[in-house]
Amino acid sequence: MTPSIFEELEIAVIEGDSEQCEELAKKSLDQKIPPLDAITNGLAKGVKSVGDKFSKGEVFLVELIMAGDAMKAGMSVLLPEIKASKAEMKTLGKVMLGTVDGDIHSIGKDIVATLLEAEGFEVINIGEDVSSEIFVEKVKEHSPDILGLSSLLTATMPAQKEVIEMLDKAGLKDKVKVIIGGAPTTNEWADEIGADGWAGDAVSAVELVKQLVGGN
Ligand code: B1M
Repeated sequence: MTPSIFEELEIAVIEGDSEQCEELAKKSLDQKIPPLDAITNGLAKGVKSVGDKFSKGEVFLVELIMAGDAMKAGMSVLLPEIKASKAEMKTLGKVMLGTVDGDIHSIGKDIVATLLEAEGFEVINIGEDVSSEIFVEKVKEHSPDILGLSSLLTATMPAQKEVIEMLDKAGLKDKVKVIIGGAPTTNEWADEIGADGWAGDAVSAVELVKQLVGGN
């Protein structure tokens, strides 16, 4: 039985084949497959399986890097389609996103950023490995409605807490709502550090932001 386009995307990520990922992403668009489905049911599944193998020591950093690059290559084709899919809308609000200090994971955060833009939010994506001081400076500079902190490492989650504490010290905690996400984070962790919300995936992140902005 020929593998589905989702299985082909998953295999291309597992093999770390960036070129094949790009080709298959284009093929999925030709087949009128919703870009977010190709990401969720194909690319993200591939990178998750590499991550699981990495945690069991069955693959090593190079495979992780190649899988991440392959996923990003596929997303470079699909994310613009998600953005284009939504007609011009008035801005629903301003969201600033970044991955915390010491953490260079970007893929999940960038999907969240794209979905928020497609939904009609203005998104300021300040990248990865962002120090807590820079987060505070950028909040002062841009006055976002929402600040989103992504962390993919257990070791960097404390930086999410530190940003919230520093915003509080700077008298900014009531001026911006802080949400967190990233694979190891949980709702309990969000409550413990005084975040305004937590989301386990990009789609729920958009719902959470709409709720928080709506409730402003
Ligand atoms: Co890294 N890495 N990695 N890695 N890596 C993980 C996270 C890991 C879980 C793999 C494992 O061991 N199973 C593990 C962390 C273990 C832990 O601490 N709990 C790990 C490790 C250990 C490492 C290194 C330390 C490896 C090493 O060097 N020894 C190193 C750390 C470097 C650093 O950050 N300082 C490292 C490096 C990397 C790469 C850079 C090679 C690469 C990232 C490439 C890139 O992002 N540009 C990479 C990758 C690809 C992974 C895995 C395989 C996949 C992550 C990913 O992109 N998932 C990952 C394994 C895993 O997560 N199971 C792993 C796909 C993406 C769509 O999902 O990122 O979860 P995710 O995002 C989701 C949700 O989390 C949510 O929505 C997204 C879309 O649905 N979300 C938010 C994300 N951010 C959000 C923010 C929000 C709301 C929702 O609001 C603000």
